[in-house]
Amino acid sequence: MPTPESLEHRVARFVETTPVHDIHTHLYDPGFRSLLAWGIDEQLVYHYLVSESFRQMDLPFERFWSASRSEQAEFVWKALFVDHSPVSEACRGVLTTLHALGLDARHQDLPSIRAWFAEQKPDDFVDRVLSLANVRSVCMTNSPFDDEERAYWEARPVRDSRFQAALRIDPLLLSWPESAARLRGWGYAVGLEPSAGTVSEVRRFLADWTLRIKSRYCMVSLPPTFVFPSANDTNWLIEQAVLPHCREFDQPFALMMGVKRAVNPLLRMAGDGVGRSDLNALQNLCASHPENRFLVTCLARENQHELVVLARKFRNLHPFGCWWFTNTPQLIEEITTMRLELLGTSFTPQHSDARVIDQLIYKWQHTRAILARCLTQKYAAMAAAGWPVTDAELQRDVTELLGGAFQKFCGSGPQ
Ligand code: FIX
Ligand code: ZN
Repeated sequence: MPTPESLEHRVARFVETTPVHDIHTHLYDPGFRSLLAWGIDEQLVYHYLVSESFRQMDLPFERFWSASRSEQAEFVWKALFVDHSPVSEACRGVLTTLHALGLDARHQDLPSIRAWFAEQKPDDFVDRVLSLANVRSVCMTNSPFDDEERAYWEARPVRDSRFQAALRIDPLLLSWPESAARLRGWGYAVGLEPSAGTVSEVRRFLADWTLRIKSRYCMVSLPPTFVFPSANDTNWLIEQAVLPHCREFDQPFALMMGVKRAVNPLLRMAGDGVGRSDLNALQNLCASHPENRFLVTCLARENQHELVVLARKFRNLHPFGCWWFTNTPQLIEEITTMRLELLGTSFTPQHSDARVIDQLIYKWQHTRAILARCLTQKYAAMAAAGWPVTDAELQRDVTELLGGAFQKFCGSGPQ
């Protein structure tokens, strides 16, 4: 008689074979050629690695930034993979990715790794990565305020259905006077004050872009200083334009809370930091707008417990992801276990935040291993209490956790 499969193996099998819907990335539809990042040099100049590499080299900041992208990649490679062991999570990510692609990074031979990538055809490479990572679809981050990206959208691209859109509106909510000027330049008759006319023009802008890009949700990242309610531009824009817009389009509003931008501007994109958010703002939003739905991730570890408790109180709140500085094995395990223990399966444990398509491989391989471990512990405890999980239940739970619960939360909206 064959030995029964262990619970650990069963859970791992379901977690590995269930395709994921990745609900937040910075990837682009392959049709947006110049925007889709892939390959070893892009992996190496990922801002997670850039900030780590500056700790291990004396190079003046300006020398690094004035170098070509390939020279920057060489600086990072030398600092983090040759002169020191690649122990950090972001470094391990490069190793996992290269290994899964069949490349041997151990020889520290960057030229031969580059030569392998140079032979790949971008479209085939995208297919291969999605298949290796077992990713069904990804949400992009789409900003009308980005000139290069806007030009692609205005050319009405043929879409790849695996790449879904999400409307990113940080400049609108966080730099209103400058954004108002841009909106006026695009033909929206807005003033600086929240008059009825201005609010309706901001809503027209949001509606136009939601329809143009077929956005699934609207999204903003917020500093730790965000408060709600309050008498400022961010607040009236959220209350009078964004929330009514989300209600009209039956879409959630995604909040990424707790990022301190440009803590060290010398690091450019790698210079952002973290701060503890005041989640009273989120409580007030959820309580005062029960007809809106909020997708929320917090950057600070200190906010994770409060976020989960809030989600128990407000079913219009869906926690997601272990974002950026919390996307490390120890914190993912802690946060995911806490969420399972307090919310069951009604949340989305992870998004990749990948900026380079290759990274989908490591982000999901690393997350899946931890998710399987957390779930195994929970199912073992259920079995001990007389409720062994069936295959059908396991499949249902894993499907929910890997994007199914998010899809339900998102509602119908434009697909
Ligand atoms: O605001 C965001 O969506 C963040 O994810 C980015 O700003 C950040 O640079 C990042 O890539 C984190 O993973
Ligand atoms: Zn992001």
